[in-house]
Amino acid sequence: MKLIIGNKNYSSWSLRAWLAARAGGFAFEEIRIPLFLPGSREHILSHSPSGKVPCLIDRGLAVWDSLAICEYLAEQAPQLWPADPAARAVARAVSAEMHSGFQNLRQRMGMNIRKDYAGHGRSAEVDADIARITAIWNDCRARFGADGPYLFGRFSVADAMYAPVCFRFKTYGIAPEGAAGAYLATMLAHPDMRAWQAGALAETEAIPGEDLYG
Ligand SMILES: N[C@@H](CCC(=O)N[C@@H](CS)C(=O)NCC(=O)O)C(=O)O
Repeated sequence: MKLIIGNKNYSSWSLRAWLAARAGGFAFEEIRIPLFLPGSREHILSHSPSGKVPCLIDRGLAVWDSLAICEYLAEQAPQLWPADPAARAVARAVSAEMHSGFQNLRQRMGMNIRKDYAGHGRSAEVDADIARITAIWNDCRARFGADGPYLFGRFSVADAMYAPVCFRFKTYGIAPEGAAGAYLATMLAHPDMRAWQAGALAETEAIPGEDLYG
């Protein structure tokens, strides 16, 4: 199994699939293709039909798009979704909401693990996204989080989907209170999150268009 990813500092979609593969216990080869360099697009297209990362290659089968990859992995590692049907339905709902939404936060608070952009990126629309994410985290922790410190107790695809938001909150100095704040701290301390962060800090490529605030 191979997972094609982009820069660890910037590629939020790559992080989601990578965490799910790690949480599922898969042995996989990581192929990192730094984005937006000469040849990057051709290199990605040699693996990924969409021309985007992440893309999973399993025995010759290409599976692209982070949520499709998570679903594919969960078919082989069912523990990646909560066992309870109601919890699983909500985990899928909040994962889909992340996958298709929060455009304002994504545009103005791009994932950039190396930077400290505290105070940057705020607007009424971004604050509404932050409030909605905080409400999701509080709700999931209160209703489904009894068996562990993650959104649905045990680490699931839902945590992988919100992981880049955790790095964004760190970069942009967003500190939710209560259960959401405790969840953020738990996520940032997760060994795989720390390993990804170390990888981002070790990277030397910069994408000027993604360094939004200097
Ligand atoms: N909906 C896709 C989004 C993938 C995506 O936009 N990936 C970015 C990097 S995070 C990419 O490959 N950009 C390179 C390009 O557009 O050329 C997913 O969930 O995987």
